[in-house]
Amino acid sequence: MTIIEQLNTAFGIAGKVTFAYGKGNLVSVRISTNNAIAEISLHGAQLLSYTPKGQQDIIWMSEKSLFEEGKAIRGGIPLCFPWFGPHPVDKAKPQHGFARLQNWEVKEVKETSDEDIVVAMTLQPSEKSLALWPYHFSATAEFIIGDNLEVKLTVTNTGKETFEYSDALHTYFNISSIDTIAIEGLQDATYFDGFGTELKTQNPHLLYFNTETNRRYVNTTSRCVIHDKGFHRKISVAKTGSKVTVVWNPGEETTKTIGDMLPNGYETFVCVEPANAYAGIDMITLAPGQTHTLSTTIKPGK
Ligand code: TA6
Repeated sequence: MTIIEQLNTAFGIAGKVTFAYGKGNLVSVRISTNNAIAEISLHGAQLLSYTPKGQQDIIWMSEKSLFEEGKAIRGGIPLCFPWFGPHPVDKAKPQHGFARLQNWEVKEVKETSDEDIVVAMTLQPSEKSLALWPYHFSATAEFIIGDNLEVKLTVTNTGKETFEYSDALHTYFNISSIDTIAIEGLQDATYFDGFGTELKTQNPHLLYFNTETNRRYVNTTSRCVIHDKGFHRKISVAKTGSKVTVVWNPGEETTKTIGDMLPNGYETFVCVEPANAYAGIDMITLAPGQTHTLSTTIKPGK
């Protein structure tokens, strides 16, 4: 049996859940419910698409993204773990950790009583991961696909030493235009601008974009709403287990330096990322046997 046949035999649900080769021959799972369709790549356990019935995709994917083993996919929901951003001491280590660069294993697929589909994938330490981060862990990514999208990243310390990590659900939202959208939910929150060290406070109720934006809001647990008049929708982004929210759009100039994005790519996405942590603040500490879950619930609405 091929890998695809094995996965379909073990986890497929007729007419609802199918495994197939996707772009670059990376294996993905396609989900179809009464309320939405979605695709999740086993590479990085990365959600590539989530389209509620009758709507545009909620999730943005770069037309120039690579789809290659060991390379980051540009778009969707990259899972950043066990560090977010550059490695705190060794810049040669991969940005945003190794979780998005490895193949995850499918653990469970099931249908709930509400006819939502749940897909769970796991990542365990490997020679590669131990060389980059010498700790024993078990990570599970769980996706609940229905009229809302829920994504959970759960990490357990399976080793004998306490470890610290940071993580993020680096969600690329598909928007009509960066010039007209606004984000609600971060008024009075404090943030680091770019990679700066000075803490600033957001005074306005709504965040608009007219230039490159890379804000790391600390100590915030609040829900954000993306107001998108062009697509006539509001996307609610709630979170748990997260004290940092990152908002990123690279703007015109920085986009020119990003090889896997079209020059105008920045116009149609915004990243709103439930995360822990920035510059060593709000790191997650797990003693042996302890577990932490970072989760988001994304609700499309009018
Ligand atoms: O979340 C924002 C950010 O950390 C930016 O600084 C930017 O570099 C972005 O992530 C994308 O990172 P990547 O490694 O995927 O190019």
